[in-house]
Amino acid sequence: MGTNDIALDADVIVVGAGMSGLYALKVLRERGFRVVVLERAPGVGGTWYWNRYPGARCDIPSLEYSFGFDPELEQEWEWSEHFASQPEIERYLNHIADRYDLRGDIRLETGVAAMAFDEATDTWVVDTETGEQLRSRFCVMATGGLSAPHRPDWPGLDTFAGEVVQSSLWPEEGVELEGRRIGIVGNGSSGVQAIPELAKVAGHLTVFQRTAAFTWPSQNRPLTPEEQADVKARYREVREAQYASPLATANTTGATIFTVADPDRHILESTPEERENALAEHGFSASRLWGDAAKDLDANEMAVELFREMVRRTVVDPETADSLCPKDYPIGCKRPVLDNGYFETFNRPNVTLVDLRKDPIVEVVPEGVRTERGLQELDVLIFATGFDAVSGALTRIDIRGNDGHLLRDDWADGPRAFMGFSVADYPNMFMIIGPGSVGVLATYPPHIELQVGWIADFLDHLATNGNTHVEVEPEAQDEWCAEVEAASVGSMFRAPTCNSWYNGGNIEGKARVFPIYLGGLDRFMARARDIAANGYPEFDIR
Ligand code: N01
Repeated sequence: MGTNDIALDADVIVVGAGMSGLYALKVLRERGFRVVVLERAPGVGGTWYWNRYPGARCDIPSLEYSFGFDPELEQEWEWSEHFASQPEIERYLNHIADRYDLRGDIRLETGVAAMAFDEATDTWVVDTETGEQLRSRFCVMATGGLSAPHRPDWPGLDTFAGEVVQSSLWPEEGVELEGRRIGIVGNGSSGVQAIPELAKVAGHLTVFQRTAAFTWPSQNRPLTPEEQADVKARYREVREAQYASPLATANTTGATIFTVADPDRHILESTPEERENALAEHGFSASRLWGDAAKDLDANEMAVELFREMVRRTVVDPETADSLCPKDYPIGCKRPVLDNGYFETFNRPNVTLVDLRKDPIVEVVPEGVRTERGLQELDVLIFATGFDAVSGALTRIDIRGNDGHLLRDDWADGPRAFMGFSVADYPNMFMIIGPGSVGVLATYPPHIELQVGWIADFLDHLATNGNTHVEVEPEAQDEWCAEVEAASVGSMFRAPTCNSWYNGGNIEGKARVFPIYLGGLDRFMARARDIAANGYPEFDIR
C-alpha cells in the first residue's frame, strides 16, 4: 500500500492533554488537521491534574503563567493570587478545554504504551494501554518534562500497612490526613510546598530528608483588582515582552520570583559588615544578590553561608537547623524552590526531621519506617521524590523508529534531539519542549505557544507540499547537542557536586547529561525561525 492511500485514524496523534497537548490540539485543528489526543489521566491538565498534593501551586506569577493566544481569554479569566494554586490552574485548563470545545478530540484514560514507525507507509502505529491501535501520519509528543514519577525502591515498602502516596500521582478523591501520623520523603519543590500544609493537619509529621533544600520565601499574596486591571490593560505589551525574552518572563506584577543578582556585586570582595547588612535587609534572599556566585564556586560557597545563617536564625533546635543547612552543592545547581513557611514548620512540636545522611533508612515495616536510630510509626507515607525528568516520559513508552531503533536504547547515554523538536531516526515525530530545548527554564504557557506555533507551521509546510516523511539529519542533531553542551559549561548546573533532575543525577544509573539549552528562548526561537525561513534545511523531507 502506498503512503497516501492508507486509512488513518488521525493526521496527528498528540500524546498528552496537559497544557501543551491542549494547545497543540487547538492550533492543529484550526490548521485543518484531524487530531486525536491520547491522555492517561481521567482529566485534562497534565501536571496540574496529577500534582494535587496539599500546597501545590505554581511559583511563576499567574498573570504570566497563562496563555496569551486569545485576548478575550486573558481579559475574562481572573487570577486570585500572585502564584496560583493547583486547583485554580486545573480549573483554568478545564475552562480552556470547554471554551475551545477540545474535549471531543481527547481520549482520557488512554495512555500510550508503544509507538512504531511504519516505514512502508510513513505512518505511526500507536498502541494504547487500553488495547486499541491507532494510525496517524504524525505524532506530537506533549508528554511533559516532569511527568514520569520516580519512587525509590526502599526495602520492605510493599509490607507497609498504611497508605503510600506519590505527590505527583495524588488521588483525585484525596487522602485522609487529619490527625494522622504522616511521613514524607523528598525536599524539592513538591516536598517543600507540601510540608508546611501537612504539618497543619497531621497528628505528627516526619520529614525524611536526604538533601537539604535551598528555598526562599515566596511572598505569595492575593492579587488586588488594581494589579490585575493594570496588567490586563497592557497585556499585549506584556506578552510581546514574554515572547521576546530569554525566559518568557516580563516581570509584570512586581512579584519577582527571586531577587535578581547584580552582576557587579561580588561577594568575594564584600566585607563582613556588608554581608550582615544584606542579611538584615534581604533575609534569605541575601544569598542571591551576588553576581560572582553564579560562576565561581568560592563565591557561591560564601553565598550559601549567608543562606545557612538564615536557617540557623529561623530554626530553633540547633541539630535540626544544622541538618536543614545545605552543605554539599552550590546555589543554582538545582531548581530554586519557593516556600510558604518551610523552615518555620520545623519549629512546630508535631514535626520531626530525620536526616537520612546521619540516620539512614534500614527498611519499611508494616508499622512505619525503620532507620538506624529507630522506628518512625506512620499511617501515611508520601513520596515527593521527583521525576525521571526530561526524557523519562518518552523512554517509558516503547517508541520504535527507523529499522526498529528503540528510543529507550538510543537514549541510554542521555537524550539526544534536535532543539527539543525532533530525534534523528524517528521520522514524523515532534516533541513539544523536548530534550535540547530551553525546557522548564522558560515560563511554560508562552513557551508552549512558540513551540507549538513552530511545529504547526512545519506541519502546514509539509501538508502544503504533499510531503509524507520528515526526519532531522543526524549531523544537525549532533551539532545542536554540541551547542547545548557548550552553552552549559561553567554553569552551576554542571558543578561537579551537582546532582539534580536537570542532569539525570537524581536517578540512580541514569546517564549524566544536561539536556537543556541555556542560550535563552529568544536566541532559540530566532534560530527556529531561521530554519523555517530557509525551508528546513536540517531536515530530510520527502
Ligand atoms: O522533585 P525534586 P520535585 N531517598 O527532584 C528526594 C517542578 N515543580 O517533585 O536531592 C530520599 O526536585 C531528593 O533528594 P536528593 C520544579 O521544576 C514545580 O520536588 O536527590 N530522598 C529531593 O529532595 C521542580 O524542580 C513546582 O538527594 C530522595 C526530592 O526527593 C521539579 O518539578 C512544584 C530519594 C525530589 O526533589 C521537581 O520537583 C513542584 C531517596 N531514595 C514541582 N530519591 C512549582 O511550581 C529522591 N529523593 C512550585
